[in-house]
Parts: sequence; structure tokens; C-alpha cells
Amino acid sequence: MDSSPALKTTEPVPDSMPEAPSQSRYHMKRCFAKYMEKGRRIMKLHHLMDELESAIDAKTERELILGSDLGYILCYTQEALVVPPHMAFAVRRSPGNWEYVKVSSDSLSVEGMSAADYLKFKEMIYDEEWAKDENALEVDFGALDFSVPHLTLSSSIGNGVDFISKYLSSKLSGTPDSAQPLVDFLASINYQGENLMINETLDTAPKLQMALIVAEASLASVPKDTPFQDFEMRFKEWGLEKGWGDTAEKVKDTIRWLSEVLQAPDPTNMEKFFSRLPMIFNVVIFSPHGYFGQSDVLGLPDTGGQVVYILDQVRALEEELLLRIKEQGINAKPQILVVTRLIPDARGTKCNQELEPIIGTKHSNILRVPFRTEKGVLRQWVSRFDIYPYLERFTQEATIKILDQLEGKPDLIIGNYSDGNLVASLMASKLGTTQGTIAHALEKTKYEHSDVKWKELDPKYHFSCQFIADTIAMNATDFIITSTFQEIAGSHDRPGQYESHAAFTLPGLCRVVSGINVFDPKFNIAAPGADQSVYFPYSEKHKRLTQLNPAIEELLYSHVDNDEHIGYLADKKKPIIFSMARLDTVKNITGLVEWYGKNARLKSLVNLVIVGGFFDSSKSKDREEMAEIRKMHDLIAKYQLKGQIRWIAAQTDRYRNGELYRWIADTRGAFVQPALYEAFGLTVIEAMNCGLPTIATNQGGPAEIIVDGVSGFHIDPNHGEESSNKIADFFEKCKVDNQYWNKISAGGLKRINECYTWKIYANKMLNMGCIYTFWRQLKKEQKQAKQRYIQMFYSLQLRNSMKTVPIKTDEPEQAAPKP
Ligand code: UDP
Ligand code: LCN
Repeated sequence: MDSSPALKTTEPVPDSMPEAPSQSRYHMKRCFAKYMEKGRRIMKLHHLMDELESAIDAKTERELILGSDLGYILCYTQEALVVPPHMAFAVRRSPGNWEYVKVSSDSLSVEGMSAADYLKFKEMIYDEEWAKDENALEVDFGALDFSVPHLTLSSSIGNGVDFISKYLSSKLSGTPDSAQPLVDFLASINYQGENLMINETLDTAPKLQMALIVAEASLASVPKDTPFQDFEMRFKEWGLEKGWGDTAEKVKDTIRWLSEVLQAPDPTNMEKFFSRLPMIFNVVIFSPHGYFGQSDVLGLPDTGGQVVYILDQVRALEEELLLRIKEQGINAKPQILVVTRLIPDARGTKCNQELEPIIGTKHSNILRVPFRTEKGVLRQWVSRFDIYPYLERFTQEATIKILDQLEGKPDLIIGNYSDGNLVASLMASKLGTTQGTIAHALEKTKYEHSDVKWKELDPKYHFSCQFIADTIAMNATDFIITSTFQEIAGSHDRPGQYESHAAFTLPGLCRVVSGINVFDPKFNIAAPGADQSVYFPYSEKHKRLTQLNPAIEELLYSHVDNDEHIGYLADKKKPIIFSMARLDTVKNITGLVEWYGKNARLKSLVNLVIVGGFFDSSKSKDREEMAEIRKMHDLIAKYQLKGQIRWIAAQTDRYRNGELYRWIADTRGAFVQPALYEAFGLTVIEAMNCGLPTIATNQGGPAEIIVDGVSGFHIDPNHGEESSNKIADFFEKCKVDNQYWNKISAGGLKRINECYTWKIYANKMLNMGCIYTFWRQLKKEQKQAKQRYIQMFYSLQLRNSMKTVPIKTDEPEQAAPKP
């Protein structure tokens, strides 16, 4: 049954329904009666379709219904609410576009509803009293966005910088006065109090234009390599300061781009000009939770890709900053500070050290600030879900240390994950600094109905804090960086992580009728890369770390069980399928082991190697990890996998991991990422960078990273048999066609080099920093109004929720389990 026919109309759903009741009325009524049967509840599309099928036997009749206008509603429904005698439907025709309708099961009449009414309807299922409370707290961030322009095309979501450049072009054109905000903005640019670009004499667009004409003419016959210092004095007399470029050639480019913008603004010159502006020198990056360190931390609870991402990001950003500052002709030292939590009980890591230089950088450091309670410094690790009560004090103390370390304010503050984004919002609002946020993974979509069920989940997850903190940060920030489109607005049939915050409700706490709009131009996609000095292709033989060969040979093929590995591979000639992840349920490593165990064809073709967790569940502090460890042991026993599986404990040495991916490639194997949901998936791009064919989940980021059948393959984690057969098909095809493996390997590498490198990322991020600093200046009044609203929401709501999270008391330190 095709469940997604094209809509007949582009009108809003309720307006297009007048004739609906007349079509297939009898069958439709039967179908609605079936939906009503079990009383109040939430239904998903597949439930609607299953029950439609059981209510109406004949296929032709079902098709008739689905072809009717009411049928269209069913087909585009993300969620339906049954509150007899009505049903409410949340209809999503395309990414980001939602409509809500209410249908009477008796008369089949269709009525449009607001998001607020839809949420009230939903609350009726969980908390009727709250739903009926006329004065229940409603939060409406959209009400403050009236003067912000929004994108309209789903396909443009995530291209905020492009949109803003275009918008600015139209706003700055017209009369000379239209460009005045740009002139004022340029006049405010300085480094440590010293004017850059222009000084106060060029205070209008015509004066600036004239100075540019004179300056450009003066450079006409100057050799292109002439240093700026040679004509600096003349420039100063015309009102032009340092920052235009280090050589005559660079200066001429910058002048030309601005002259074009002042003459007739266009987005291309606007973007080029902004990318040249000397505005960012000091950057603060918050990542409070987890163990944030440079070695021996991966595999510890809550400590995964985010740490890898940030360290690589810092190296790429510093490199790009140094290059830009040099090309701007300025003598400045950029500083990047990663600010995290200092953990006295550091389990052998450096997380108890206050300041640690970041390896591979010249001026970047990790600054660690402890969590403090009334009893003093908290010594132990705290789960990311329980972290909220410490954050406000942490922000205050971190701010003092940061200002001290940087000897001034940062130019850009970046948050990571819910805790870091909240801290970044608090500090950016206090200092008036431009802010960016990165979620890595928003928790809300990972747990079904986690908003309405918050009371049930709160003791374990404290979503009453997390979802509010996320919504506050999304609204407070100037720009949001995501790794993929799907993170913002999902796909054709699945809403995005941010999109799920558009309207949601926490019955008893607040009803967020407008949380975030995915058409907001603050969203930008900038995908991370993998460090290419660590993850390089298996075929680059001269670069291979051959000194690691004995260690890797032992790791993969020895026949002993010890603390680092268990199981063995009896047939060394078989290719290996490899997976590496933290042993979280969502990573579904046990799912992969089970698929492998059940699929005789796959077992006959390949061996299985898993890296993750450790073997003694009693040593884990993480509930999910303990369960996964036990499950791994059970599956290995159940499917008698000894001889075909090697389970290696979590690995912390990325150089050795890089070589491990390449060793797997040498066996003509593949990397398999079977997650039930993966926000982005750094292991996927690490494997692809090594030229290892990659077969990864179609749920989340990997669906976008890999083009199925070209640069790897997608598998559906919800259909294990189909997935394991797809993996087996790949290896069978490789046996028949000895070029097939090479083709997929090369396809993966091509995709990486075109779209997933840190160089591309760093460039995009610094451009965002510049353009959104101007944007926030332009929208100052509106920004301030929103800030006041956010502050009120924070003080009255989030602070109360934070008080419900128990404060930890230090336990005596235990022997650290081996990561
Ligand atoms: N990783 C590791 N050792 C392990 C498991 C993972 O070094 O035992 C690294 C892996 O190479 C990758 C990161 O941790 O760089 C995991 O990032 P990913 O985005 O795949 O998942 P996350 O853990 O962030 O959910
Ligand atoms: C968190 C995740 O869950 C992963 O999917 C990402 O790759 C990682 O952060 C880095 O952004």
C-alpha cells in the first residue's frame, strides 16, 4: 500500500476538506470507529495504516479511502491523537511544514487547529487537569520573532549564511543611508582597543566609498607582494586602518569586494568581504560534561565523539585563524579555550588538571573549572543527565577564569551539547558576545513521547531540565551548527531533532507552543571531518604505522582471552566486518552480533570484530552499558560464536585505531555501524577516510553521509535480517567481481574529500562568526527583547526544575575500571 501519495492541493489541509465526508464515507467511519475503539492514546502512521487494514478488508476500498482528501491527512500524519469522539492529526507534508487538524469521528468534519490546541489535546491523554487549566504556562518564542526574516523552502534549511548574505544585500542597497549599519559596524571592529579596518573619520557610506576609490587607485601600480606596512601611513590618512590584508594584492581584493557591496550589494561579494574581516581572535568552547581530555578518556561514561570532534575542531580552527590573521595583516595571537569540568577523582586521566595545552596547537588550551556545591568541590564524575544543578555556579566561576586567561572578553562563544549550550548562553548574554551552539545529539527524539512522559522519565533523565535548557539555548544563540540536514529537519518521513522542538509539551510544567522554527536563518550545516593525519587510506603504504603491526596482529588474531580481548578468529583468511562504539543501547552493537549469529551465509563469508566497552559488567557505572555487556556475553554463547568473533575492549589510542581500520581494509573487510539512531557518526567518516567500505544505519547522520550503493551502503537497524543479508550480498558480490570492493572504497573516499573535511568546516564556522556578529548588531532591539523573555523563563522555570535534581555527595574513590 502506497502510504504517501502526492497531495492534490497546496491549500492548508483544513481548507481543502469540504468534500471529504462525501467520499468513502461509510468506510471512513468504520475506520475511525476502529481508531476510537481503544480510547485515548497516541498513534503513529504505521498504527493508523495497520488499523485501517484491519477495519477494511478490501484493498480497493482502502485505496479509495487513501485517495480521498481525508486519506491524504492520514498519509502525511506524523502523529495522531485519539480523544473520543475526536482525533487530532499532526500533519507534515514536507520537512519543517506542520499543520494540525481535528476530525470528528461521528460527522467526519475537519477543523484546523493551532499548535497550542493540538498540544492541549495531547495533554488530555496524559494530564487532563493541566490540559483544561486555562492559565497553564504557555511558552511562545515565535511571538518574539516577528521581525526576523525566515526561509520558506525546505531545501534551503541549514543554509543560514547564504540566506543572510542575500537578505543583507537587499537591506543595504538603495540610498547611501541604507549602508550606514555596515559602516557603523566596520567602525566598531578592533583588536585589544586598537581600531581595525576604518577609523572614526569615515563615518558615512559616501566617505567610505570615496576613501576606497582613492586607496584602490593608489595601489594600481604597486607590486602585488608589497607588504601593507609600506603604504600603511597613507591609508591611515584616508581613514583606513590595518586589517585589509597583508599584501597589496590582498588589500586590493578586500577593497574591491567592499566597493562592490557599497555600489550594489550582492551576496557573493558580501560573503567574501565578511570572510576577510578581522573580528575573531579569542574563542571559548564549552563542553562541561564527561571526561574531557586528550588521552585515556574515550570509553569512559558519556565520553565519546564530542571530545574527538572538539579537539579536531580546535586544531582546524586555530590553523584557519592563524592563516586569516596573517592574511589580514595583523599581528595578533588567537586563543582558543576549551572550558570543561575539573574532576578531582580523575581515574588516571588529566581531568584533574586546571590548564592543559592542546596537542597540535600553538595557543589553545583546555581550562578546567570544578563543580562546586555547598560542601565544596565535587570530586566525582556526574552523568550528563544529572549535571544541571552545578551549571550556574560553574558559569560564574568559569567566566572569571576565562576573562583572566584571555585578558579580555572572547569574540565568540561556542557551546556543545545541552549543558555546554546552556552555559554558553548564560555567559554570552552576560558578556554580550556572539554565540554558536552545537548539539551533537539532542536527547528528545531518542525516547518516544519523552516530552509528555517527562514525569515518568525525570527521575532517570531529568528531561524537565534538558528540554528546557535546549530550547533556551536554541533561542538565545546567534547561530546553530549542525552536522547534517536531518539533524535540523529530518527527512521526507521523519522529523528532525531540532524540528521536534517546534511544539511540544511537558504537562504540569509548560506548553511550548513555539520552541524553535527550523526555517530560522540561524541554522547552518557544517559537517565535521576526521583527522586525516590519523585516518588516511589503507593504500598509502608509505604512511602506514608499521611499527604497530605486532600489536595489531595480537589484538586481532591471538588466541588468548585477557582484559583487552576475548574470542578469537579461527580462519584468518576471511575478510572482517568491524564495528567500534561505546556500548550504549542505541549503538546497537549487540544487534549486529545477533544479526551475525543468525545469518549462516554471513558467518561463512566473514569474521566479526567488535571494539567497545569492557567485559565485566560489574565494573561499569553506566546502567545501559552494564546491560549491553551482559547481552554480548549471552549472544556469543547462544550463537556459539567463539572462533568467529573477536571482542576487543574500548580503545583509547586513535593512532592505533586508525591502523586498525586499515588492517580491516587489508582483509578486504568492511565497517558496519548498526545504530538504532546515530546523530552524526564519526566512526563512519573515520572508516571511509581509511578507504574501508562502510555499511551504516539509515537512521540519522549516516543516511546523509553515505550515498547508498555509491560511497557505502545503508542498512535498516529495525530490519536485522534484511540488513545482515545486505552485508552478505556485498561480500558475495566482491567474491565474483574483484573490483567491486575497490569501487565502494574509492566512492567513500571521494565523498569524504568533497564534503567532510575539517578545512571546509573551519572556514564555514569562522564565516558564521563574522556574519552573525553583524546580524545580531542589526537586530539588536529584537535580540534584547528575546533575551529578556529567555531570562524570565530561565529564572522562573528552569531554575526550579534544576532544584529537583539531587546533588551528588562524594563517595570514597574506587579503583578505576579499565576503560
Ligand atoms: N572511539 C574510540 N574508542 C572506542 C570507541 C570509540 O576511540 O572504543 C572513538 C571513535 O573512533 C570516534 C568516537 O570515539 O572518534 C565516537 O564517535 P561517534 O560519533 O561515532 O559516536 P559517539 O560516541 O559520539 O556517540
Ligand atoms: C555525538 C554523537 O552521538 C555522534 O553521532 C556524533 O558523531 C558526535 O557526537 C560528534 O558530533
